Amino acid sequence: MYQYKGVEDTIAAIITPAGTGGIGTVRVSGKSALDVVGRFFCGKTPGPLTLWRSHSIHYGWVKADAGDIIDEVLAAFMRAPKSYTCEDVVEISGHGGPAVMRAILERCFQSGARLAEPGEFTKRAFLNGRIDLVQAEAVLDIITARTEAAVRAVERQLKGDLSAELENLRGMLLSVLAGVEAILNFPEDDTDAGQAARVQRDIQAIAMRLHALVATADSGRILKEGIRVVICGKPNVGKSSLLNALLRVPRAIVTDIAGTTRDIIEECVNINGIPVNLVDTAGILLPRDKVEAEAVRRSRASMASADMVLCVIDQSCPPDEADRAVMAEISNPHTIIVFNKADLPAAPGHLPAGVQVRVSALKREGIDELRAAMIRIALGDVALDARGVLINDVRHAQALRRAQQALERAQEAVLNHDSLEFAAEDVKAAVNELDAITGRDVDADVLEHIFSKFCIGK
Ligand SMILES: Nc1nc2c(ncn2[C@@H]2O[C@H](COP(=O)(O)OP(=O)(O)OP(=O)(O)O)[C@@H](O)[C@H]2O)c(=O)[nH]1
Ligand SMILES: [Mg+2]
Repeated sequence: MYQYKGVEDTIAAIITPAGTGGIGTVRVSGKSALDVVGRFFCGKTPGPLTLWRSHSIHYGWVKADAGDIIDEVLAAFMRAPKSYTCEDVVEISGHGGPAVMRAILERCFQSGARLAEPGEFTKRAFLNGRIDLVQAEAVLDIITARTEAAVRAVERQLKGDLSAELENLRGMLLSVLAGVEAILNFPEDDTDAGQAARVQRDIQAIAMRLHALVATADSGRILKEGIRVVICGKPNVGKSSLLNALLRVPRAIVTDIAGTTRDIIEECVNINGIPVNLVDTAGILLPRDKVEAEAVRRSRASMASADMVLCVIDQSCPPDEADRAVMAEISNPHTIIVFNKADLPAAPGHLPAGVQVRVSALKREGIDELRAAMIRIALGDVALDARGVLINDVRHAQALRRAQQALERAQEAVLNHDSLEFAAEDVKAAVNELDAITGRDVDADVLEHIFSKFCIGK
């Protein structure tokens, strides 16, 4: 278990993005934040910083040791515990140039602060009890979210909806545990059979709620990480045209010469809130030279790493060996056959196969239907419920699955009346899994790993 030993030192970091901007901000957090800033901040209204009220803003200058002005700034003060970290926090906003920001940060170091580690501000918010681990992880997910739908889902996690559900389940598990222990301690009270049945029912109810949570893990992961969709097919069928239609911009070169695309082209597009990395590949056919051979090799490698494949066929030409060869190479179960050039008369001989959509990449027809099919296949049966709690983290999903398994064992143990002690152990194991998710009881190295994914300044 992680032992919090108290945070003694004061930390500082630039919390705005690197590079130039209108404003840049340095955050100082810790017991001596006011002391640190007081050594170089010169306010328009003179007086000691200790007189600052919480949540107040102060106009002034950051000065070098020799008294020269480094920058004109606004300093915002938030007194513990009502701040991001639950500690005294001063945020100094100056002109957003890298040299200015570095100079202000340097003044913080000279005045007793040290550079914050990646994620350390958020880690302190967690260690000081303002947020739990699930909420701390949500902070990182919000920063890295690529679509609004992903942000909305994570906002609920940050607000504590997932934490509340986990706390509910924990409470239910603890009362089951109390029930099991009552049977163990007072075996002579022979309402025994009834009690065991109740324990069994309660465990079943919790197991179902766990199951519902775990069932959202795929949607949650897709929403967070997105999917990689590879467009393949023989040359000249309209793969690049399809990429352009899905992106709504003419990104890839389109010509009527077979073999136009050689390098892999990859672009991200938001489809119904899901970040989709679309990959256009070179047409697969017998290569005519070294360049084509390499292009075809890369097309195959892309297909192998795809979450979904769009196999494009020109429906205006009769199917041939080349179409069949491409189809034979696809083993991805998430494949959509895209019959392109639907604006032209259909050639006979195309057999219906798997999930298929008819489009005209040229005329931009059928593209919405294709988008809908892609989302349906990506999400499977699990609906994307923007209001529900979603599991979007592998660590959470794994812990929940282990909790589920522990409860299955507990149920078996209750059925076999001799081994109620084992049932109690298994219920405890499930509680421990939930505690690891929320960070009530988590290993130091897990904690380290989670915060190491953050950037400095968050
Ligand atoms: N009529 C019609 N022509 C299309 C359609 N889509 C693409 N084309 C034409 O088909 C030709 C090939 O299009 P591309 O998008 O370059 O095909 P590709 O599959 O990327 O070709 P390679 O990169 O050479 O493998 C171009 O002349 C396009 O204008 C369509 O829906 N209808
Ligand atoms: Mg192309």
